[in-house]
Amino acid sequence: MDVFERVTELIEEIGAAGATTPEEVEAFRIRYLGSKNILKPLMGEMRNIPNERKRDFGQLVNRAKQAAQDKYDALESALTQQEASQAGAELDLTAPGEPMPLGSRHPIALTMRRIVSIFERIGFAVAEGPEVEDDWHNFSAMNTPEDHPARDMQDTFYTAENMPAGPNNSAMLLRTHTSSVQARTMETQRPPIRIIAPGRVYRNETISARSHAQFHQVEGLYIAEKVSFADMKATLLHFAREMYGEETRIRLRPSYFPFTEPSAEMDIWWGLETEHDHRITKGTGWLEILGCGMVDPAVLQNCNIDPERYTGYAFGMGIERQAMLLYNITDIRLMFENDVRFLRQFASVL
Ligand code: 2NL
Repeated sequence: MDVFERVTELIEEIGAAGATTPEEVEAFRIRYLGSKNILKPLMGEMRNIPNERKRDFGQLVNRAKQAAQDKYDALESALTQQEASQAGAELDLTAPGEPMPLGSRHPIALTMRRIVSIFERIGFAVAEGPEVEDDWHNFSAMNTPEDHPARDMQDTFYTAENMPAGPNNSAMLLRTHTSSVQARTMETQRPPIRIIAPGRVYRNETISARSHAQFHQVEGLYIAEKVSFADMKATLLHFAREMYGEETRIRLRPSYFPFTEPSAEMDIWWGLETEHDHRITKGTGWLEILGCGMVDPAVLQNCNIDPERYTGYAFGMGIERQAMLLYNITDIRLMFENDVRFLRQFASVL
């Protein structure tokens, strides 16, 4: 068989070759394209070819080389495609999804939202203001005398540059109640005013299981013509029943705040069934949940509202205490540590 026939035969062989595994494809490459491939010795035959046929022979061998390269490329890409579809076959599209770790609401946020939404449903609007406040909005406007113990550095955090050296209306401090938000609203809006002011407040207190230097409050304020103590009592009874159940009973005891006159504290009937009930109600069965009163005319005057024309009531309550009652939390400090073992327990609460 002459070399021309030999090369032609090889081209046919290459055209018919098949390879389905990586090993077979590699064997093809070594045989036809490797450094010792079977086309190489045929090129060596060139010197035995008559001059007038050398050109034809060269072209024929080149066709064989090109056929080997084309075939190899095709086998390779078929193999890659096959591997990719096999990997796809291993994906179980019916497998359940990976769960996404979700956070949960903080018990303070849960309690605050509950309180706020009760008042929103009867027409109160949420008001907000700064936590770093001036002395005027926190104390003076609220009819708190310059020598009142609440203004003492022992009780209030002042910012370092503005320590009070005696009475000083421009001193800056961390607000001790959200009344300051309501003072700002009264300055800028005309009655009727019906607002609820939730937020964080600060007092310079020793931290224990029962009290903390930061806590949260919701205060409410209603100012219009002819607002009475009876209006306040009906609103607070409605709140107590929404919050603690429709059978809830309340009582108001006389009290004192610089910003209201008359003032009262409201208790709910908690009962005396268990040892725990005795402990949290100090044996009385009544539990104090908020302070309230008719806005002192001096406070209205300070905020440019005519006390001859308008009257109003206001109330304030601590959130932590009510969160502790709702969720049986025994140490207030747990609420400021953000230990996920504590927080996760509220994941299912709405
Ligand atoms: C309590 C008692 C209270 C107020 C807050 C208030 C606000 C304005 C005018 C008059 Cl703008 N009063 N707030 C009134 C009575 C009681 O809070 O025990 N809070 C935790």
